[in-house]
Formats: sequence, C-alpha cells, structure tokens
Amino acid sequence: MRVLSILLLPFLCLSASNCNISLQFEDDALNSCPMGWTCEGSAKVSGEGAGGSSGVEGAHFFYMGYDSDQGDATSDAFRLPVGAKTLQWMRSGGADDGGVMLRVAGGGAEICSGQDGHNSNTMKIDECAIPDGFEGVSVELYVWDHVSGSWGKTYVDDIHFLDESGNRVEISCATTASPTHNCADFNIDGVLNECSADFPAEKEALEAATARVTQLESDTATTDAAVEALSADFVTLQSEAAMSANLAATDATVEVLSADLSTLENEAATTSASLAATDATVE
Ligand SMILES: [Ca+2]
Ligand SMILES: [Ca+2]
Repeated sequence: MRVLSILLLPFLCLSASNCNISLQFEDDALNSCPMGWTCEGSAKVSGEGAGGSSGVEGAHFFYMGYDSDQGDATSDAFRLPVGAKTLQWMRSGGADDGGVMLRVAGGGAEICSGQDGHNSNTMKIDECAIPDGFEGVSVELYVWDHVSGSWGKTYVDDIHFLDESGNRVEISCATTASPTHNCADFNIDGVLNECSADFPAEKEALEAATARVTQLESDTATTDAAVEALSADFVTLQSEAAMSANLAATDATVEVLSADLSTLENEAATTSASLAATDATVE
C-alpha cells in the first residue's frame, strides 16, 4: 500500500503559498478592479486626488463610491495568519454604512469590522480587533460604501494585519485545507494516518488494485485447473497411444493437446508474472 500512498503525497501535501490579493493597490491599473478582488458597483482603483482624496498610501487607493454612487468588493479567500490580532487600514469619506470587514470566506460570519464615517477626504487609520480562535481559518475581506448622499463616500487603502507587538504579518492562500501533519518530513506512518486516510482518489486506486489482484488470482486458479486436466488427459493418451493399433490418429491428437497444454502453460506464466507485479505495486 505504501507505493500508492507515496505517489499520492504531492497531492495531499499542498502547502499554502502567498496570495495575490492587492492590499496597497499600487500595482493595479487605475479604474480596474484590483488583483484578488471581485468588484460591484463603483468599486475600482483610483488615484490620489480623485474624489477629493488626500493622504493616500503611495499613489493609488481603493475607491468604493463617491457621494451619490455606491460599490463594494470582496477579496479572494486566504488563511488568517497565525498571530494576527488586528486588522488595520486607511479610510476616508463620510459614509456611515461603509468600511472594511473581515469575515469567514464565502460571505460567512463577521469576525471584525470598522466603519468610521467621519466627514473627511483625508485618509486616517481605522482598525478592528480580531477575536481569538480564527487563526488558520479561511477568511475574506469585504469593503463597502452603501450610502448615497452628502458625505456618502468610502475610500480605503493599505489594508494589513498586525500581531500583538504591532508588526505586520503577511497573508497566505487558503484555497485548500492542509493537514496538520508536516508531510514534508515523510514520516510515512504518520502521513498515512493523518494525510491520506480519507483521500478519495487513493481509496479508489486501492480498490481498483485490489479488484485486479482478485481477478488475477481467479484467472490463475482457472488456468492451473485447466493445465492439470489437460496434463492428465495427455498422460492417458500417451498411455493409450503406446497400445493403440491406430498410432497415427492418436499421435495427431496428442500433438494438438500438447500444443494446447503449451499455450495454457504460457498463459499461466504470464498471469503469474502479472499477479506478482501487481502485488509488488500494492505492497
Ligand atoms: Ca495605496
Ligand atoms: Ca456613496
């Protein structure tokens, strides 16, 4: 069973990699939906000064909506990094129903949010505290402006996570759940228990291999029985041939049976070799 398990390990041990989710928006084209986000309404990348904005980090920020228009955006899913205690960002615009939210991926439960709708075009830091218990959970960011009217704007920039010491922590992708076991160390018994016990493809492969072994064992038994029966007939005919007056006819029959026996013996050898190879793979 170990051969199959080892071959499947690369698929079981996909490790998390850095996500491509824009959080400062400097590399995104103006008026585009930034990388790693899904935008609705007016949500787009905008430049310092647009809509009266000022104090932007770098030159670009994430525009959700001006006074009359609205928009919102959802990031791709990522794994909440270990040690992330605070979600922090820059915000301007006065929309009270507007801000930044961290929530469980797929539009799930809110983890924390901030919607400081002070009436100012100048970026100011806003943040929310992340409760314990969400480390490693698949999460997403949601930014929104759902206000139309005077000071109904939401502009956001430089979204980031901080640890308890105030240092930034990077995010990683969370498209697949990785096993708690460190599969890279190739502790096979541990890996088999924790990484592949419920892996459907491996189960399917093992079931197919088991079925093949059963079939080959059955074929071998059938062929062996046929060889034995023909061998017995052959001995009988040889005996009869020795005493028969019609030696020519009997010899011809013996030759046909001898050829059949040879063919069956070859088939038996091939089946046994195939069985041995399958056993080796499965073991
Ligand atoms: Ca920026
Ligand atoms: Ca608005």
